[in-house]
Amino acid sequence: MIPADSFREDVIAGLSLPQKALPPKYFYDARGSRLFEAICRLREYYPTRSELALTRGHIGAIARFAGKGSTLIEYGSGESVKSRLLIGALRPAAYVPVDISEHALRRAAAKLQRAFRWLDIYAVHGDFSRPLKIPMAQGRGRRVVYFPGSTIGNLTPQEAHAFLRMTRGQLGPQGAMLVGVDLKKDTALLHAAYNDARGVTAAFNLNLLARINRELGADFRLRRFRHYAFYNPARGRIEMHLVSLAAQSVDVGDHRFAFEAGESIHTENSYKYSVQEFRALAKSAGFRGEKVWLDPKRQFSLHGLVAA
Ligand code: AVJ
Repeated sequence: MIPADSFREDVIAGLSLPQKALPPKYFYDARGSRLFEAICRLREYYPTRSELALTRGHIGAIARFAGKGSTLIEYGSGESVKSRLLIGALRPAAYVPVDISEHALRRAAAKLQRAFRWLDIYAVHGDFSRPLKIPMAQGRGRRVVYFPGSTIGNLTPQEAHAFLRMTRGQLGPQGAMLVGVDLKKDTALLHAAYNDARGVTAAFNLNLLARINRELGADFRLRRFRHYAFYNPARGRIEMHLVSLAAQSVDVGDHRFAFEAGESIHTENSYKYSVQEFRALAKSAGFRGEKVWLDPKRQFSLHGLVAA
């Protein structure tokens, strides 16, 4: 579904920019997905635990908001721990997990099928940043998109606006969304979450270069790049970069890219929103923020949005 050609094109286009950049969706090859799962278990990485705590704590209200018997579409399903809770409480008519990592998707779907024998699962391997063809039987109730994990934070507010608008269009007037959004907080906590002591986040970031080497025959020397992540308060986002430790050049196929010492590749943004900020963004895209749930430490939010 993700043609190798578009990976190559995206890499070459990104490395040709004045500020070199790579799209974060390419983190998730098989090794990257495993590293991300390891990040989710890190002491410093609070979002996964906070979101799980809030989902556990409010599961009844969340299920009531979504409505029993609806079709649950999940974007970026990954390991699907929260999905289990939601499916158990909601008993949807159908479950449609959508993920860019085929391996993670198949594994998670098979696991869920064993846990919920009665559930109709239609796994869709794809990139939800573009309009998707979702296989859907007729008359299967309301469509609810579940978009957990603050994956929406990878998008700029402008991109998030366009994404919400597109989804609003696909859902129709009865549709609803459940969106997990990481909250603004103490910058020291944010910094630690993306600079863990064991270096798992660094390995996750550097794996992007290893993947480009493997799949596109490039010659990045991983030891000549360093993981660098910081919170940019003016923009309300964590930025991840890979910094070149020396002047060097790298070949990707027949393209050569020059790096100065200290020059970076921008690999990810992770935007943080206050409850009010995210509600305003959703409103501008045609949604009404009907509900919002927080974990006890108020580190993470889950927004229940309905078409306005
Ligand atoms: C999966 C995009 C939500 O931004 O926190 C974790 C990815 N990057 N550590 C995030 C990530 C570095 C994560 N998202």
